[in-house]
Amino acid sequence: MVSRVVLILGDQLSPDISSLKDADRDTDLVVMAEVCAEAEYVAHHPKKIALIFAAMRHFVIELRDLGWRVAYTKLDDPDNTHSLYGEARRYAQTHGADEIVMTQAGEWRLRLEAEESAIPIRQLPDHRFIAAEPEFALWAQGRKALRMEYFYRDMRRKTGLLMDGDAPCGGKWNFDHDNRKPAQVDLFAKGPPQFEPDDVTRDVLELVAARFGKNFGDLHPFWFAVTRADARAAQAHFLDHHLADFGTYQDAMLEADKFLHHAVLSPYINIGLLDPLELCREVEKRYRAGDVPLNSAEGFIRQIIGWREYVRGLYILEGPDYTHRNVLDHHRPLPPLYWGAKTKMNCMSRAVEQTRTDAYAHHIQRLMVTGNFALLAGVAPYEVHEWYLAVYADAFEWVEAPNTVGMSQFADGGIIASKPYISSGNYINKMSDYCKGCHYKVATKTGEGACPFNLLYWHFLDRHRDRFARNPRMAQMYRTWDRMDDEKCATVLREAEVVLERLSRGAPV
Ligand code: FAD
Ligand code: DLZ
Ligand code: SF4
Repeated sequence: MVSRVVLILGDQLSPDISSLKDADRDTDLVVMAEVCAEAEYVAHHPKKIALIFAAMRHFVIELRDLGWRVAYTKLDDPDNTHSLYGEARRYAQTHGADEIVMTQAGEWRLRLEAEESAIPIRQLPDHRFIAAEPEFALWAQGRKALRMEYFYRDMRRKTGLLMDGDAPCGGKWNFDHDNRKPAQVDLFAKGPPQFEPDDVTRDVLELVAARFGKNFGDLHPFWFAVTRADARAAQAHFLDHHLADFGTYQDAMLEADKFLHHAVLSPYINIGLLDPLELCREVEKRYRAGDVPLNSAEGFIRQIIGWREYVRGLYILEGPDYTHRNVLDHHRPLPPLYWGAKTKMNCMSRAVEQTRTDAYAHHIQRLMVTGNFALLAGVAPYEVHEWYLAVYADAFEWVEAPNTVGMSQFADGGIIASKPYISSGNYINKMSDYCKGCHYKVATKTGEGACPFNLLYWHFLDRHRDRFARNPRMAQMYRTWDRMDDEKCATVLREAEVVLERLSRGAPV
């Protein structure tokens, strides 16, 4: 007999998680399960499934070493009910437990399902976030605009991170204007550390190859950390080799360097192998020791205690329908090039190719290349959301959806972004070296070889004039458009329509 079943999800791999804190090693049974319901709600990248299954299996070893009784269902277990609550109920019944306890799931889908369970499921708050859900709701209450910057300042005050008494270190909250430099190829850049799979991981890789090998994405080489020790090694590597330059080159993109000075730690943070606050405290230590400049330390800490916490707060606040928002009324199907079909646009092809090989692309590739293109082309935001949720190893709906639906597609009408993140080819050319090797010419606005981003940019502004022309942050764009002579405007719109028509047919662009 056991008293309770403690259900741990694949992104709850933290020994200090609230469900375990509440449990008793002598009388409770921990349950973890690989199930089709989770592995198939979108066609996840094989590397993402392998990361989660391998990290789950290693977490079982960690928990057993800590004295927990753990029941683990593998995907091919013949008794597998293939749903997380189905497995929790199955073990509860066979062991005579009368209660299921869990740390609340990150996403609405599983939260709502838990409420319908025949055996009651007690849900505890997830304390791995710095802002509790009611705290975020209180912050949001009565505000006209929910801007990240103000929330972030409260999180700085709350954690004391980069604070000198009541004032922010360096006298400013945000050093972003120092962080917009394009990068040169650095032959000594190290990239993230790559870990050799052990026997446990190799078993998972075999299973994933057999069951999910047809999903978009390369399983091999598989190099993610899947243990806490290796994730910590990846964290140390970032702090030692990349943090100092993180800020300065945060927005840069280079063909020959896929990772630049990005941390590539989000997969580990999001599944619970790394603690976000602990990581930020280490970053602060490096700054206080004089090892890294303030623009990098502040920029990094803002991403975690600012953006990461803020998008999670909004996701919960906005409720389960958030992923279906579509204020711009965009309905184009996602073009096949997102799944690797040929395109002559070098920036898109590079971003998608890297996504295919590594289940990773950094923020500016997601926002200003693939996201920007989908928005300009009027792709249905739900399809864009499903793509991001599927293809990145760090993708869980609570963090992915606000970034995609809100920040990148403006489908929430401006809750997250005060204006749409759109740009012509100019921005991509300024921040990357992609345009040099492209079939299209970034400086060409119309006619032979005109960059599709240039054409679609004006098409977007023109078709959404009613919504955006009065936005003070977009007035300059409309002034430029309005200064163009009528014939040029007509040519731009006509050529943009040709691009859109090709996209609608699934023809290559
Ligand atoms: P770095 O650039 O090194 O940043 C450091 C850390 O800050 C990240 O590890 C991450 O934990 C955090 N962070 C940075 N930006 C954000 C942000 N906007 N929101 C939340 N956390 C942030 N991030 C995810 O973790 N999962 C997703 O599914 C996801 N989907 C995205 C979809 C779109 C369309 C966009 C524009 C962004 C998305 N992001 C997502 C945010 C961001 O792109 C990734 O967190 C980042 O690229 C992860 O790589 P990194 O660890 O090298 O990050
Ligand atoms: C993403 C994922 C996948 C692919 N598979 C599993 C699984 O088999 N078992 C599991 O517990 N979790 C899995 N996950 C992570 C869950 O989808 C994740 O915990 C929820 O999305 C959080 O709300
Ligand atoms: Fe992308 Fe246009 Fe530059 Fe080609 S020219 S890489 S399509 S921005």
